[in-house]
Amino acid sequence: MKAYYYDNVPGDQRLPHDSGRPVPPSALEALNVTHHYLPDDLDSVNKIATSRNYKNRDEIEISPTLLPNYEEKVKTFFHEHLHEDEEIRYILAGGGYFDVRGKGDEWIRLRLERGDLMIMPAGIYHRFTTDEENYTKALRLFKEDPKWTPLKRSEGTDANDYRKEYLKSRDGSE
Ligand code: KMT
Ligand code: NI
Repeated sequence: MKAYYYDNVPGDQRLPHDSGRPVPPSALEALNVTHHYLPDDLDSVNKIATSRNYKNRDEIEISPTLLPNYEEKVKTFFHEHLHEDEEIRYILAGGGYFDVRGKGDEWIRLRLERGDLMIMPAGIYHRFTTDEENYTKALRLFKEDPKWTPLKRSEGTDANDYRKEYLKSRDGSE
């Protein structure tokens, strides 16, 4: 996984948008975002899931031919949102980008490839896009019943209990 500040240059979301400024692992830790590199190691993925009490999962293949309403879905994934539970994403094939908001509300881009596993805390603002290859196969793991509903960022989500809880755990010790 490569992490860097998003360049904010308008244009195709599927391009790298690399500002050339890397984001150190400590900065991701400070956001409660965790990464593991586990290529071809479903056993380890399962162990992480079990140890964190995950009960549900599904597999998604994101591509123009395999995912119905691909263009629409990719737009939805890229609309800034949060989820009310912690979620794991494990890339099985292809690649893609997860953008997460840093402490100063700047976009940090995570370049994910096969074997990358991300643990995203509940309440973090983020978005996802495929890259120029238009192909991502991923395992999506959920603690409870999948809470699919992405909550789009708004004043409402700024006041969301899970968002407030996330900010408390992120910034509480400062
Ligand atoms: C999310 O949380 O935004 C997603 O699940 C995107 C698709 S999974 C690679
Ligand atoms: Ni999401």
